Amino acid sequence: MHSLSSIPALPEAAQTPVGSEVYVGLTSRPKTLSPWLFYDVEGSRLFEDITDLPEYYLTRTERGIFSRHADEIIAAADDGGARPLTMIEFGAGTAAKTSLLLEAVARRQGKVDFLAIDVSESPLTVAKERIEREIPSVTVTPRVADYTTGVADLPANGKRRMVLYIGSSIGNFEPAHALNLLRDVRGRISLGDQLLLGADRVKERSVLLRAYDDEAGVTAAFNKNVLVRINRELGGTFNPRLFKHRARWNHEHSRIEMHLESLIAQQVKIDALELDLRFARGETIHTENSYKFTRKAVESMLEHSGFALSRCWTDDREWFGVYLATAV
Ligand code: AVJ
Repeated sequence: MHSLSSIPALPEAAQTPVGSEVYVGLTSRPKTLSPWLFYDVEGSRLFEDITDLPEYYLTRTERGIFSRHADEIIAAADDGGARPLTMIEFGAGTAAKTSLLLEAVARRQGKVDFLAIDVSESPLTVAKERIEREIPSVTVTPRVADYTTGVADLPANGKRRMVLYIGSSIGNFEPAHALNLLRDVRGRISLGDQLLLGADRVKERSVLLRAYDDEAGVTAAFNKNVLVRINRELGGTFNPRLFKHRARWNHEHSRIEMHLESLIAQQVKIDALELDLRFARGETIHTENSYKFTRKAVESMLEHSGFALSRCWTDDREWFGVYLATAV
């Protein structure tokens, strides 16, 4: 997140998290917006819709890996039952897939504590209500925090921590930032604690492109929702219909990119930021990177952040990877 809080000449709105991100991003060249801006109430709802799309294999595939291997994953994370596991999830959201893992932990040790961390409070409330109803031996503690700027202490209570960072959320970060994030996690846990990382695999380009540019146009609506959010929260004058959703595969950087392309030469104002922006026809706002990883890339990332890869699970098509690592 950018911070301009020490520059007094900027409008007040440019000093809020959303305002400063938008200000810096849209006055940069090329124009960019950070993907965390997608997730207002409507954007979070659209993302949930994306996870149900036939083209968006990520969520379904990772869930399949969990439903098939949850017991094996938890057995591998366990130190032979000497210490029970305590579960912590980064970016938990509604923690829908997490239940499969929590059930496996409950089968092994009975009572389970689950610390669910997310920037947004409402999905955490949903998660707590649902999980405690479905799996009575689990106690959910919701914590509203931005894990990218560092979460406070991660309680162990004499247990072995298992940190879940699933859903390929790691793919939204630049490689150096992803590494810092994992190092930060490592710094907050102890030797022998466990990390379970879910990361999308590099695969055929057409499969990737379809997943980020679906027939029904849900991903396009998700992408354009950031403009609607700017209009509402910062008094922007974006006409979302004058921008086109674009997904492209960047082979060199091993990432899918999402952009919003201006269909015409146009001017857009953002009142609260006192901005008057110009767009050339065909000019784009770069709104997201979604990195795709080989097993080797994940292994090296883990090695460089104080973890050792112990096991990895994938699906039949090898489209998604779930990696268990030990803090060393
Ligand atoms: C939530 C970051 C895993 O990159 O696939 C879905 C977000 N963007 N469709 C992803 C997203 C477009 C998603 N992650």
